[in-house]
Amino acid sequence: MDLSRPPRLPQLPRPPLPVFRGRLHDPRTATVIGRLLGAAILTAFVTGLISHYLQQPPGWAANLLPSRPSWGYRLTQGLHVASGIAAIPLLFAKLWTVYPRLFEWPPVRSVAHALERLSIGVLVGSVLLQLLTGLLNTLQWYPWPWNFRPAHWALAWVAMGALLVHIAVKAPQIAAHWQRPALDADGPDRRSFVAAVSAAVGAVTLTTVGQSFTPLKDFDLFAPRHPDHGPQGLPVNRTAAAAGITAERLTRWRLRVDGPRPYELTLDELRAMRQHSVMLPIACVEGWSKNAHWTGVRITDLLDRAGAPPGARLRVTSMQRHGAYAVMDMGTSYARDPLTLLALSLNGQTLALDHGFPARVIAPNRPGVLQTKWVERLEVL
Ligand SMILES: Nc1nc2c(c(=O)[nH]1)N[C@H]1C(S)=C(S)[C@@H](COP(=O)(O)O)O[C@H]1N2
Ligand SMILES: [Mo]
Repeated sequence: MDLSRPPRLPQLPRPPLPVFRGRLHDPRTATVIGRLLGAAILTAFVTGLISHYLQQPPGWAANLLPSRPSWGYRLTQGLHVASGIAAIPLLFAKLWTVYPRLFEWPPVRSVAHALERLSIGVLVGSVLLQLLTGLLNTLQWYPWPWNFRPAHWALAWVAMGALLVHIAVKAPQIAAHWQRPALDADGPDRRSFVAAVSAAVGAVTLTTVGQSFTPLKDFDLFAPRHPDHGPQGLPVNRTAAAAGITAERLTRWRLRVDGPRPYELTLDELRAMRQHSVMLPIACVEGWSKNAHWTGVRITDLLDRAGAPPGARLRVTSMQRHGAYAVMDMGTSYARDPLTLLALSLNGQTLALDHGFPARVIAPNRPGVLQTKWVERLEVL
């Protein structure tokens, strides 16, 4: 018996599967669309890592996060959502190009072939789920029982792992089809297909990207937030009513600062302190962002007055009692940045109740979820 040859699988007769003759279901098209999709996925992955670590730094890094450039998170999160949206038509184009492989015969040729097909299943499933749940998240629609952020984080790694396996397996084809073929095999059919897919990507981008790239805000037809809609020219995610902030509670409001020398301030006392004005964006993780003028007291001044040591971190507590944004921690780099304010006014007016009256945090290069509204307590850690 010859042991060097693997046993042959019995040949099954081919069932009446569909036959595909279209030229565009070929590795060249798969490569051309694949590298656009790969670029979109890589952009979403890297900007997603940035967003994750800015929101949840490991303990040792909490004081090292950069508070500049002040527009950094606005840019990276705008790119995150835009590249995720652009990836959706690219993914469907790519699936259309390769779907005849589903009807391959025999379905499994070897163990390696079975593993490869399995990895494709994981890749397609995880990327589809990631892009569609991400899109629903930007619409603030959470029809699933699990917590979005940890699931989005875990699925990103599954998708990345499966993508790396896929690229490794397909490396020879990718290399062979990367360059435009010498004989002009890119005929008019392939060129029109790529043009149509690019037009679809352009259309979904143009009609949504204005939610963060404000020069294009007039084309923002489908994004859930329009940068101009909201009191004082700024969108509102959670209203005061939804957060349980009542007029009755506001009449008793005082800012309490806990540290080596604790103190309390009324709103008038805060207004009597040295005021500073900054231009900083709110950049929501869900993809909308907008610059605004904020005026208020520097957090670093409030910390000095409480006798906070230089490297101290800060805990900020909202009047809001429930929900993930009621308590927020801030590393030194943000707390000591002269742009970081306890803001009392927005675009020249006293903060609207929905924007966090009497006082809210505004800090540079930070996710919107950490720009706590209705602040009532600062605590030196
Ligand atoms: N206390 C509190 N602060 C909060 C929130 C909240 O729900 N509660 N929402 C955050 C989110 S998700 C964003 S994007 C910013 C900006 O939201 P706004 O425009 O509603 O102020 O506020 C943040 N501050
Ligand atoms: Mo947000």
